[in-house]
Amino acid sequence: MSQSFDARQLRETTAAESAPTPAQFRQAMLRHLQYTVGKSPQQASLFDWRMALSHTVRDYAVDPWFSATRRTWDEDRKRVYYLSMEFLIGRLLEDQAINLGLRDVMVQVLAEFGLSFDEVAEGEPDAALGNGGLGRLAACYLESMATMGCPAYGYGLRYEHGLFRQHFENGRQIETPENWLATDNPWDFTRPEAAYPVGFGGELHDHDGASIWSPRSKVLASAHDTPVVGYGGQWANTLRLWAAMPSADLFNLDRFNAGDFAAASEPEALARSLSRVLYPNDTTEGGKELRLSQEYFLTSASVQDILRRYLAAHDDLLKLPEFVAIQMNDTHPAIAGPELIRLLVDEHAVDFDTAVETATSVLGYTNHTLLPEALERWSVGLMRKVLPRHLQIIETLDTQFIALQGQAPNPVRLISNDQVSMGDLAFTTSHKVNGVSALHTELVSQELFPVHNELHPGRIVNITNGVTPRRWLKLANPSLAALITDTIGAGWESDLERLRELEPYAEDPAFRDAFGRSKRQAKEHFTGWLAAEHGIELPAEALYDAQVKRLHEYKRQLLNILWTIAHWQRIKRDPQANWVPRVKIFGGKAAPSYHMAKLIIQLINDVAEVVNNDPETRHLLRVVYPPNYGVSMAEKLIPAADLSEQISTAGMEASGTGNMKFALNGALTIGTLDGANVEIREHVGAENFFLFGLTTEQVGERRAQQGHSRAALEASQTLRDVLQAIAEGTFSPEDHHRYDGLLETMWNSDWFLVASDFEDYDRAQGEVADCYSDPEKWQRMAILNIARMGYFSSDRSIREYMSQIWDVESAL
Ligand code: KOT
Repeated sequence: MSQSFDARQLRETTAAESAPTPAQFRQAMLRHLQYTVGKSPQQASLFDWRMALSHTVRDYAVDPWFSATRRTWDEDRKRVYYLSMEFLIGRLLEDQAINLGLRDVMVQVLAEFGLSFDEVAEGEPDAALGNGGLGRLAACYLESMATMGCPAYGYGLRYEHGLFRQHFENGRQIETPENWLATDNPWDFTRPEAAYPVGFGGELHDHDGASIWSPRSKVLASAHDTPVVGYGGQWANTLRLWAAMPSADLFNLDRFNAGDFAAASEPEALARSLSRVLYPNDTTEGGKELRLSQEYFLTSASVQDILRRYLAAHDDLLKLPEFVAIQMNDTHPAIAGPELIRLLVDEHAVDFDTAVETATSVLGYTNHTLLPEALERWSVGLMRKVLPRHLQIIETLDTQFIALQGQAPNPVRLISNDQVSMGDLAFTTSHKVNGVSALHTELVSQELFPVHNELHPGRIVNITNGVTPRRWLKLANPSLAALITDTIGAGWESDLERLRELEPYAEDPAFRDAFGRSKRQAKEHFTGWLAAEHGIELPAEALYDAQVKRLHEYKRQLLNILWTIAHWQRIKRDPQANWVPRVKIFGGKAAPSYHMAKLIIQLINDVAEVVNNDPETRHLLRVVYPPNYGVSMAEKLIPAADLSEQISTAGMEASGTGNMKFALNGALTIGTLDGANVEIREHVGAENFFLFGLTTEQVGERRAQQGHSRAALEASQTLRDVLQAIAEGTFSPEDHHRYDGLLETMWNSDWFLVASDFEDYDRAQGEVADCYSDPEKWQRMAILNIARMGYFSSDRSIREYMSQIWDVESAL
């Protein structure tokens, strides 16, 4: 049973028994070095060693992978399919080694060859097949599904180029292509036999009352599999990524012979672009034909694969919901409803209403945002051009949905203003719709889908996000992880609620000291990397205050940097006062076309330039912004942080997951009542959390007040001084007008309420400083944060998905 499955048992039977001895591991690695990589130890480069090592570790993943797959077939188990346009998995070597119980032996054997694991691992490219929170959540969930023994597949796209690389020139963000596949990807099993044609465009013909779709082009989706091993190595699932392949069969010979050469090679051109690049927008999407085509490509290949697997063991398609659960990660794969209905009706002769019912029972939809610009809408014209049959199905669903609303004068529609609303479509074709934090789910019910919610009470459920403690504590923070294991024993890795056993140690001075030393080690690890990689030197004795996440106005990096300026001005006015030294750490990318976000990056870098070079203050305040923030940087940075900035405008951050990673690593949070902050604060205790800012309700009221931004500025001399310094060109001496637009927004609109929340944020930052000057108090609070974060394990989230949405049981 999924509910009664006790993950602690995992520990006892981990790979320990089957774990190789160092001698065996060494031999396996030398064999791969010679026969897979083709090198001798004398000639091998770090790259060669990493390849040999990765192949060695990968070999140990194959047995659990096979046995899990075989058992799922033999026991005819229900499978979960997690469809996502993004999987931000990061590096895999250490993660897989930990889950297979191989990390220690691996480190030891490398040392025998005179190699440091960190050095070897640092060369592994980050698989950055995602933008931010949504993609990283998918990766945490894959790992937790494997740990929980939930039979599952992740389906995504094998982008040739993941999220762009970021660097700064004169403080400005410059994007360059990312190239994670430039060298061999040792985790990849190519499956040329699993390939499906995906059609685009073309016409509909009527045949005896049935619609026949003749696509204009077809592209082959070909599968690449990566095993995802759960902690303890007892179960492994598959991440299946689709690559688009031009296919000789699909080349349009008729068109070619008729002289229409461009049309004949259309499928090839489309194939080349479909899995070429990840769209770099977090939470917003333009109405791009290629994006819609990518979404359909992922969805169609996956749904075809799911039906093929189901039909290999069953013949009654109406029983699909008993064996298949498909989860849509936001609306990006929301064409899954119409696609499944299409395949059932057009290819398997199921009647329309039964097909709708079957599809709806199979599908679930997770909503990750309320931002209006992020709610996908596709123009009817584009839909008709790319997916004419699907549009026809959506039109029928729309008619049915309107009928369901009876006499409502203004019924909600799936199609309105010549646009298909993918959120409304996803809702109507899902049996469960979930938000990602308690507050967010409340807003999804009340603000986004009130009409749906009344028509389908109970369909909306909350599943608060979680993060995997394997990557975000055991891997990222070995010194803290070791301290925890020494104190409460092993097993917390797959039973995170056990961290509660740390609570009494908050009162133990020896434990607090040990915690302080582990934090110090994490800081040294981070600063060592920062110095080596970016030539940035940081003092170790300072409060590390971090905000790392995508750049977005609602996340309010602007509030943070404006306060930093205020803090600098204060220090300058009274340099001898008893200031707590701070390092302000920023990290994150801006969408290439998001002008305001890029301007905020430039402001942060401009402020860093001035502040870091001020001899009067540089021992008390630093601002650092290492470029190209991603999973691997997060693994080093988060454990080093003392303070976690979670300062979004209330009601705008659906959940956040960085907030969880920081608190789990013993950072205290300064935050608003937004997203999962609300629940984090409830769990760790209000007295261990620095709260500030307007509530969601007050945000609504404040926005309705004419001139609120000017009023807030007039009430804050501190903030006016900051804006004046910016306006005078203090941070942009070569261009006094650089921030005119930003300042204008601050005075005249300020949609994100930076000015309204500034004074309260300043107060909370004052409390932070006071508290940090009392190390005993700070450490007590940090330890209680760690001890009370068990709830935010992605294992708990997955357990809830399994019981509340997927109705699937653990195989363990
Ligand atoms: C992107 C495009 C369209 C719709 C939603 C998104 C989106 C939302 N991308 N990331 N999110 C974040 O998802 C995380 C995981 O649920 C949340 O923690 C975070 O608050 C969202 O902003």
